[in-house]
Amino acid sequence: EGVGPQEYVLIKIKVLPVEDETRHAKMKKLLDTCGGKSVYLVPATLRPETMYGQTNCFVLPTGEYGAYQVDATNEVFIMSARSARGLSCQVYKDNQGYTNEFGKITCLETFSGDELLGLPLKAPMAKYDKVYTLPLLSISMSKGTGVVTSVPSDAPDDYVALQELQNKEAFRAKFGLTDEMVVPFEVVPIIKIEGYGDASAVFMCNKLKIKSSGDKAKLTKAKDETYLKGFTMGIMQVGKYAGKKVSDVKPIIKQEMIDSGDACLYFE
Ligand code: A2H
Repeated sequence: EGVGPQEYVLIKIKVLPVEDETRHAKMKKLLDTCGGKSVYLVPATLRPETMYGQTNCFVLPTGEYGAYQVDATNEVFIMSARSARGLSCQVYKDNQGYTNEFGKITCLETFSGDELLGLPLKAPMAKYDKVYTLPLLSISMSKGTGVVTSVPSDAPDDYVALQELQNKEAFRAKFGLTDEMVVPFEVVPIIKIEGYGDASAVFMCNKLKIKSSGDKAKLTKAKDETYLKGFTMGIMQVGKYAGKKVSDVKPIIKQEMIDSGDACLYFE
């Protein structure tokens, strides 16, 4: 950090046909009128090799998002305006920009985070066929795309936020979420770390007795430790690289996701 640009992998999490046509009237209209283009929430991640463990996607309820036309892939990305501007100044591949005109990107619709909650989604590589958009109050709109994919097995922030939603009915009801969107999504063990088990975020949150998303200092410690140990000592437990070291296969998995069109790069 602070030295040169940060590379993020944007994961393309597809928005499925809406289930609640009242709550998601705007999204239904976008899906119906964007000419058959796929519409994606595009979280920014540093851990593309953990996408097997996705249980949901997070947005900031009070955040402002837009649906942006990405010419290079003929798709629509939902992200913050700030990150869309950034993307429009970056290369997609072979000297071709993400958009036809450098620095310009078309916004087809705007959404508050709240309007994105409860959307059904298809997350690439995830065990669950369908996941939902849930709230994460600690999202910073000035980092990445303002969208975060949730991997509770390996990300302490994600684990604690999902636990709070799963344990507190009133909390999920406050955001208009049904039990089906939250309760069935158990942690998916994907990476084993010697001494940390096969869900290191769960292990660290228990070890440090992290009770809520308000335990900021402990969460930072848990995050730093799981992030470092996951990379240096982690062994994949699932997927085609099961049994291999995370540090060896992370770049391979990243490139495969880019080549298959499930991900792309974003710098800031
Ligand atoms: B990571 P850095 Cl499994 N606000 O992805 C808050 N957090 C954000 C964000 C935002 N606007 N944009 C991205 N992030 C999260 C996976 C993951 C991540 C795992 C383990 C650790 C981890 C699944 N969530 O991050 O500030 C995203 O969560 C530990 C640092 O740029 C992204 O990667 O260093 C990471 O923070 C980017 O953090």
